Amino acid sequence: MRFLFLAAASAVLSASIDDCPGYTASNVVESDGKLTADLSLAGTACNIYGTDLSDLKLLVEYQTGSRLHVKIYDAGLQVYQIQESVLPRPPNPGVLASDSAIKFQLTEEPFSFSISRTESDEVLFDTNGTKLVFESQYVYLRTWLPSDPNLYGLGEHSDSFRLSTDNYKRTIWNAESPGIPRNKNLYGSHPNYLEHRSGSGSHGVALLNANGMDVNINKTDSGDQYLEYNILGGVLDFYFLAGPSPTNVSKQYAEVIGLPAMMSYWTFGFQQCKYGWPDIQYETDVVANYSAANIPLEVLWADIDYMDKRRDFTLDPEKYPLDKVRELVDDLHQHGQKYVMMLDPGVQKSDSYAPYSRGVEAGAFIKAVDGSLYRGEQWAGEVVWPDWFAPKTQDWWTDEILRFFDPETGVDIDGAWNDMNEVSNFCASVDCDPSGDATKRSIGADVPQKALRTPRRSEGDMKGLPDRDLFNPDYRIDNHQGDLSIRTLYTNNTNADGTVQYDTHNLHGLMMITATRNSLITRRPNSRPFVLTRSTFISAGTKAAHWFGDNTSRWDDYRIAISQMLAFAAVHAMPMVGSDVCGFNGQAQEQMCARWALLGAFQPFYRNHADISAPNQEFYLWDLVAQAARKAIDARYRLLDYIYTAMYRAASTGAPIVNPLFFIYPDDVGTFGVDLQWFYGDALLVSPVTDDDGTSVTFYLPDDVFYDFWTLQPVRGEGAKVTLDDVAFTDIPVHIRGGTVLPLRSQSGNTTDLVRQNDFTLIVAPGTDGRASGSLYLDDGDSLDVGDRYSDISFTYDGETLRVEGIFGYETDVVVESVKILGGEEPITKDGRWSLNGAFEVTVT
Ligand code: MIG
Repeated sequence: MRFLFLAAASAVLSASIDDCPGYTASNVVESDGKLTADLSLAGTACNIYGTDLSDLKLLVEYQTGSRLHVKIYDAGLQVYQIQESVLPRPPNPGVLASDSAIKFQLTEEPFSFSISRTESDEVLFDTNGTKLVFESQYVYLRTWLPSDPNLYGLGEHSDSFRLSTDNYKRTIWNAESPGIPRNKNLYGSHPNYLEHRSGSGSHGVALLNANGMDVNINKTDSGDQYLEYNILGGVLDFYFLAGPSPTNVSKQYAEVIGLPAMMSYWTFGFQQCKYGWPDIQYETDVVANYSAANIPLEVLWADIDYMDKRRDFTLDPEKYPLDKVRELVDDLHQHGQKYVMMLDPGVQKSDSYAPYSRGVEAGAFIKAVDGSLYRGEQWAGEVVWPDWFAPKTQDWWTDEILRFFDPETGVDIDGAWNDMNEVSNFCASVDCDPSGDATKRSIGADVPQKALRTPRRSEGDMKGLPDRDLFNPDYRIDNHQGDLSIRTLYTNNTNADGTVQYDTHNLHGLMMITATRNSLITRRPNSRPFVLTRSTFISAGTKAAHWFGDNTSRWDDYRIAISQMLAFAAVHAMPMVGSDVCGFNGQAQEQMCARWALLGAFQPFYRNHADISAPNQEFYLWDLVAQAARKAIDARYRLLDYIYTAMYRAASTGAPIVNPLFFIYPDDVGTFGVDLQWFYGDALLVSPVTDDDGTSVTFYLPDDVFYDFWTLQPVRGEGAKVTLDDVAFTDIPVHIRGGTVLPLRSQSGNTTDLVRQNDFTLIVAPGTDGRASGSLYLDDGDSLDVGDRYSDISFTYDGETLRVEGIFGYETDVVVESVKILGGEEPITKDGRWSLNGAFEVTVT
């Protein structure tokens, strides 16, 4: 009877996955550092949201002493696996199971497994008592967890940094997300998490899967805590990371997915953008206004306003004439400033538009199922989108970039901004006719683009199972846009390599920034490319910076910017991130914008940006905000080498550029839930005022010695909350953590170029044991490959003598002109001129 009912109404049936048979493991083969098994369906297929696959394979690899790879995939190798060209898997050096910090334990019947720490047997991940479901359009796996675990990650989201564990759903599916709605899927997909436990530390669970999913975190009726994956396809490709420190997990994750891209020194300068600046003259005035207001401006941005009819690689002849744009860019460059322009993925479909015609010739665009170009609607009207899998797309894209951004004849940009790459399509439904009015006109279900077709498939190519419903799979993820194809590309589109958008949707942004980055390298082979992206996927940090999209000018979005920064920088290996300072949508209020100017100065990527419908919010427009910005930028620029050093650590080791409090104090339970404070780098605790229009802040100060960054006075933290009252709107509480040495430029400058010419002051902040250490990385700030022309200098202070030693490959005239030892009422200062081209010592008594 059940089957009859299923056949009649499978979509509405609330059948339970408990009815599914699970799998049985057999043919278990164990060799050094490796285990394989066959998994076969253990009973009658439940076909709950598709067709159960009868034969699976299990692969377990002890890859390093702290990394275990567990993969469950179809024996026929048809199920989609993320292309190696998009996400290269890490090498497998291989270790003996006995040399691994974590171990895999198999239960054969029903198939399940656990991951635990080798030494303590502490269980980290455990599917025992649950049944794996592996269907054509639904993959389900549940792990038990300790009650109310400390979980972080599973981005992109705008929820608390430490995830809710009670009836909480994290949907992961890249989507245009105006207003960054809470508890929803946003622009990027990062299905990895970090779990931290009091006493035993952190571990990481990275799932390399690109399909849409809901991750549910909840308790059973009997109170058992679990986390479960409900995925629309793909394979279970897990990397378990042993930690045990949170920082170790970050590093181990970066080892799996790739180290973050090193950013140029200038990208840490202050940047101003606005959607809706009327013309190039206005932009020129913005630069002049910043200068007149004495607020350093490093980078000016151009949104789609510069384009002719909103088309990439064109200039509006009236508002942005080429000679005027070139004049501005020249002027910026002469003053050490930079210019970044937007490039959208939607390419206007028009035979009179050369980038389109050349793209057609190159076969660079995505095709609909009937073989015609797949059309949608974007800023430029009817558009097509690049098929990043097609063999000539990269060359076509590079060629367009070289033509338009030619330094001699075009616009000599310093970076590119990739927007709308989720991909966003204004077509509101699958019935849209992009050549008409996409939002209103419907031409019914017979649109040729929409027709279902089963792409041809062969065994073993991992390009996706045939015969799937690529529009409306029976399992419905909680995509806030609705069905999978709403406001994006139809999920039945086939890519040039034969895979379908249903499986590769989440990769579009990553592939666009990869292509853009490659093009920028071709254009300026010796400079680090700068790309800012809205859409991200696993490993996007190896290519680009990310801003959190269209937030709103309100206090809650100011607060959530902190959580988003922590998640990306510490859990998703994307260091160069930040929110639109002062908020994108809506009207920025003076006091909020002043606070945000200060908050933004302590996030890695620092850009003020607002929507076309929002009033202008450049910092100089209010006295209070201008004052706050001057103070914020002055501090940020004096700290620039300190954060640049943290950037270098991120790019060379995977250590986070900003740190959640528990990364520094992993044994202090008081830190685990903190998401309104953070460490900028690993030495500066930032504790902004976060109440709406408030002037006091109650924040957590760990049991350690700190020093007020602004006054240098010592403050003893007691592992408790402290309250500061009367914090002016031009102030932000910042504390130096005891035990650290901060390399500060003695003075700020109008541009980062000028900052780089100033001498250093070393601030020595002794810890409770009277000691301190720190480091400084120096290079030319921009070379893609610095070779051995870099310095990596360590500072160690033993209570008497500061030792400065390390690698001194970057020759510089800049010196250390002052050493300040904190601790007393007044710091002890010793002045001198110590060269940074070699080791030295300073004894201060
Ligand atoms: O539909 O280019 O998130 O930063 O200003 C809006 C215009 C398109 C969205 C981006 C925003 C940008 C805007 N874009």
